Amino acid sequence: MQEDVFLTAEQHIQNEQQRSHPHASGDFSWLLSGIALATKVVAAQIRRAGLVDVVGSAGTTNVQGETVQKLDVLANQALLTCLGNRGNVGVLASEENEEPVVVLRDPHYGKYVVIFDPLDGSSNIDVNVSVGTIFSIFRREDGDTAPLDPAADVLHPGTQQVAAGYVLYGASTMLVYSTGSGVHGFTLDPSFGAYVLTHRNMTMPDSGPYYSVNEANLASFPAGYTRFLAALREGRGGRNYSSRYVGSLVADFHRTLLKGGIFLYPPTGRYDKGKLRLMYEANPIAFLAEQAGGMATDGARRILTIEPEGLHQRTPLVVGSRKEVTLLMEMLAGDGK
Ligand code: P6P
Repeated sequence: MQEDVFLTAEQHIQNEQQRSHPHASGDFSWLLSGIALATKVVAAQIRRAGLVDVVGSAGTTNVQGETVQKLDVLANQALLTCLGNRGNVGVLASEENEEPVVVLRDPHYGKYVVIFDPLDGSSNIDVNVSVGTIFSIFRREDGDTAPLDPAADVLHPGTQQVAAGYVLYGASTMLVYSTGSGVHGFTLDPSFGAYVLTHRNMTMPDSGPYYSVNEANLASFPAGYTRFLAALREGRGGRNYSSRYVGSLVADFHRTLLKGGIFLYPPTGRYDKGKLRLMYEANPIAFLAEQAGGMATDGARRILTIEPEGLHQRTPLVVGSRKEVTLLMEMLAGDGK
């Protein structure tokens, strides 16, 4: 087979590292293979949802006060295990765990920090709607001999991510990631269990035909958002738009990445700071969006520049094509919001 027809995610990241860091130790490829393994385990369970007892609530609530689904527990455990035994992870932080987990104290060995949402949108599984795993990777300062402070070790602005990505458990299972040299997509071939390169250098169109927002919250959006959405509906965005909203961030973002347009989760009456979490939803999505030529803001500033104050803090999220995001920002600026 021609080499570029059959390139696995692990081989691709190895090639990337060799190209950009000739003396790379292969550490990062090994780390990514931990994410690939864990998400293959999750995909296998999701594909059997309904046939085996993995659907429904686990009977507990998480740090967010949300009902934990059985697959949330399985996905979280798979990632903690597959990343915890890589030998190069210092700290793991999960949406499902209140505090970060210290894996290796010595920053020389435990040089990576991985923050993840193990199964975003999991409440959709019962109705067979796509869900996703989202991950964000930082690197601890080499030779940093300061005592490990898990909270401090994970609270960095998104600009300091060394990599980010997601796995979409949809019609097919796709791994999409970036290490800062473009965005690349891999489709899981279940016949032999490998993520194979199918989307090289994914770029987001400068404009797109879809806006994606939960319009049930329209009445409580800040005025600039409602004016923006009215402008799109009335054709004042320079094109006709359709509304698409899955209610699963990874699915809604993946469509926006491929087709263009805009995804919005503005401040609402219930979530006055936005619903989505900065560290393991907005930051990795924003990293990918910018790498693909798109934009991501909280309505006022770049998501990636937000200085985090807490692992589970929430933020408004606007992400998508340059044209639509810029138009919204102009309307919000006009409101001083
Ligand atoms: P709403 C799923 O629960 C999630 O965290 C994201 O995946 C999704 O974008 C959002 O919440 C949907 O929230 O309030 O529209 O149901």
